Amino acid sequence: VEPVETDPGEAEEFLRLFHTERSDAGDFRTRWSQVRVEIARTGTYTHTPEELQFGAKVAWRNSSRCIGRLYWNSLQVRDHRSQRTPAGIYQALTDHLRISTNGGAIRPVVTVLPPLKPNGEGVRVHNEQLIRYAGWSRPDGSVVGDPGQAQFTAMARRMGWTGGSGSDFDLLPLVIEAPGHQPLLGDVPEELVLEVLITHPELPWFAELGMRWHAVPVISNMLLSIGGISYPAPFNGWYMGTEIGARNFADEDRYNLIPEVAKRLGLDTSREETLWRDRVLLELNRAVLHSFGEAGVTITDHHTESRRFLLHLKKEERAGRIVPADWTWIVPPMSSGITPVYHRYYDEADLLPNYLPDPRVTA
Ligand code: HEM
Ligand code: NRG
Repeated sequence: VEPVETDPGEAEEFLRLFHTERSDAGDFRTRWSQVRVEIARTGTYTHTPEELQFGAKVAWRNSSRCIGRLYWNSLQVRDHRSQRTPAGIYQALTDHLRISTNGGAIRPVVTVLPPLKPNGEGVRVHNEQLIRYAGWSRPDGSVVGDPGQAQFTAMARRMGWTGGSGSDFDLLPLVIEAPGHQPLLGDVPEELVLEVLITHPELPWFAELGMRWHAVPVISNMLLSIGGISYPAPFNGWYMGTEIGARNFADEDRYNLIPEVAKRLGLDTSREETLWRDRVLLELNRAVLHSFGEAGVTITDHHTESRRFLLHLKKEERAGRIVPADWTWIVPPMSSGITPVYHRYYDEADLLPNYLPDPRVTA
């Protein structure tokens, strides 16, 4: 059975943390007795803007899968809890893209939407990220575009989306639902989508592959959990190159570029021990970092980011906090053993606030 009220225990624990870390925020006991009464009367409570901002930042700090947490305290938190219509939410999210993209000097931003009710009802952004490329399924089972988006693409079409041209890089529409309203399918304005054409520092033919990627990853299908309250809250930082070069371009169930690039490089693919796959992976990743760099779009490489993460561990330790981390996600998907994050273990605690999977997402 779904709970009918916000868990007061979680609320209390969050308020305690807030008042411990932000000692200028007034008296914990006064605020807690207010909130307790509010939950008893209404079934839930409303965070102050300061609590929301603190909660969204600490949720990033507690995200054990994220290697990019050094800058957790400079997250820009946009309070859009009053946005109750799909059109208002659409506007808030397109504004998010403009603010976070910033002409290529990417800023970490989260846009907080109205909280779910304690029974789980509320706003839903169906997209996995605000910017993604369609995956067009062909009858023979193959896919044009991003196979990772084939299901979402089919759903958008069932809901009436007629856009896209069947290319490898058609921008998907935002699919936004809010209680009491018709679902909204809204194209993301092209001028808000900064993209990088992929070239290689030495191989001129690389551009002919026609690869590109979007500058900003804005995850939009997780819930920001603060003090017993769950907010849909799309957030972004910038890319680590391997996410694109070693996964989105390389995975067999994504753009699957390794065989094609191996052929163009003229590699001996007859035996695994030539390590032709590894040689391609390296060139793919050099191309991604080179292209973003030339385009003036913020990106980081896995060596730099690993070092930053260890610096983050040191800083947090000094502040007297543990840094929960999931080794299987923190360790980069290439050259793992030559990044410093590989050579140690981490605390595996699940702390709140956090960004959590949305139980409404079935995958
Ligand atoms: C995951 C890097 C900012 C929250 C990740 C991953 C990387 C990464 C490489 C693993 C992704 C994967 O393997 O698919 C970065 C970098 C950032 C950044 C370089 C630059 C500032 C942020 C921000 C937030 C955040 C601003 C939230 C406010 C998360 C979460 C995950 C994650 C929740 C796990 C996602 C999942 O479970 O699918 N990050 N991140 N990150 N990051 Fe960050
Ligand atoms: N691998 C995914 C993005 C996951 C989150 N990565 C970040 N997050 N860098 C992809 O699109 O390739 N962030 O908030 O910056």
